[in-house]
Amino acid sequence: MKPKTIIEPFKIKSVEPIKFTTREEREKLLIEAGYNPFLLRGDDVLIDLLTDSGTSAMSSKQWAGIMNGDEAYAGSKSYYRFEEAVNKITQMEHIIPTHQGRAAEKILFSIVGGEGKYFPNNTHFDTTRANIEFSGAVAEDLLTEVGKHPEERADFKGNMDVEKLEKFIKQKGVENIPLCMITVTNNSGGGQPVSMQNIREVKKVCEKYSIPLFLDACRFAENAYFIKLREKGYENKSVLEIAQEMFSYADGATMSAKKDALVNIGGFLAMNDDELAMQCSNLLIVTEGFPTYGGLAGRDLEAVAQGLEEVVDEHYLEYRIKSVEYLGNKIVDAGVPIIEPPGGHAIYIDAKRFLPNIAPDKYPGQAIVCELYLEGGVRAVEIGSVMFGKYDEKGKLIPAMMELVRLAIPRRVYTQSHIDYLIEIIIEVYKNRDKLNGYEITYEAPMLRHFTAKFKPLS
Ligand code: P70
Repeated sequence: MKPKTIIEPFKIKSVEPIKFTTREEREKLLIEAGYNPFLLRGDDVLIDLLTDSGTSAMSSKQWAGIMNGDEAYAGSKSYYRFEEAVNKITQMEHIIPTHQGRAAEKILFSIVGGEGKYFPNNTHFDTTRANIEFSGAVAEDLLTEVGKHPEERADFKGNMDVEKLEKFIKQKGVENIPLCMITVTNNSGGGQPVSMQNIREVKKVCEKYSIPLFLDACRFAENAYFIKLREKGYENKSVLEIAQEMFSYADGATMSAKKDALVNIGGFLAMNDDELAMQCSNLLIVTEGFPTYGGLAGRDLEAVAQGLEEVVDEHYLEYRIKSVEYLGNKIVDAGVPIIEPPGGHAIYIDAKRFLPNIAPDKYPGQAIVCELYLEGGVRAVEIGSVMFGKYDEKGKLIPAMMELVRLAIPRRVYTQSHIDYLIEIIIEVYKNRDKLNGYEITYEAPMLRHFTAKFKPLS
């Protein structure tokens, strides 16, 4: 018999206490943080779901790798182990380490971006969009229609609309599109996977116009596992084989290793084009460091290499995907609206349906984020008009496509009882939703404002 209970596929060797606070204390702390949980001290948070990025618990083998790190400035043995591990999955010619994902993006788009250039993606994540726009280029989201409807269930809601892509290329001109990207899984659209068929179809269009295809590969293993579960023909393939096939259609990739490489810092750029790789390496030397460490220590490279081996383990991925699904299903059963089906790394509460009376310009997602903290010391993040809202010429808010609250689950950090606690808190906030008010922004930075914005509750 196959047991129904899916257990954490690890034992705990080292523990870190979490701090309990009272509601009164949290009220004070939230005011001090300008109602922006990004500005709270991590120590004042009980369950931290701000991000799954850089928050993984490392394995004993990763910690052993840290001790084995070779800190040679050039040609470190740890670089070669890292290169081999990345190459095993991506099978790409050039592997360039960076200190995190956005450093890879910054290098890539500084070279291929600029005024008059356009970059299509299923959905650009905020840092990708910011790096493209910072270069003067335009970032275009071409998500499939079903991906825009939180309540509709479909297997691959992260897919790109291939017809729209071809139209976009014709409209903007091939010469103005230096590359096309696919983000796996689609973070801003609910952590939803992209199917192999879609990657293949996008590649076909890209090939027709000789446009290189890049993967934003932060969560490649979670995407590959969804393909194994949901796409015909892949049920008997290993996750590694599926990942290799995903990368085989790509000409390059950016990766924040802080997600599916199970490390606290790291990233890379990978590509086949010799000339582009040379340009990227040269810029890397100016901004990050020598090409065999790229802003990381040798020990970090060891931890990434080991993490990449562990992340394709199917017991790990089964536990990972099932525990996120467990959380999603329990709160859906209680009536809480979320993006369905549950994503790979996070549950996304649909704030528009949760708080229909709070308009996007009063930031319903922020209202939920604040209440989750007040109710249970839980830190989540708004992925809606705070993160993606823009202003028109008259200073009126152009809202984001969706108003979401993301509960990102750090890898291998929390157990089922933490998740059960969380379910209780979310349901309590949902029961009291009529008492919640909107917010206004009192301070914002010109770019990536969500990280540092300050808010005031509206009464
Ligand atoms: C997240 C973090 C990072 C990211 C990503 C994709 C698809 C590139 C990057 C950049 C960022 C974040 C958001 C809210 C709160 C904290 C952190 N995503 N592409 O949590 O990688 O961070 O290494 O520069 O998701 O989703 P990096």
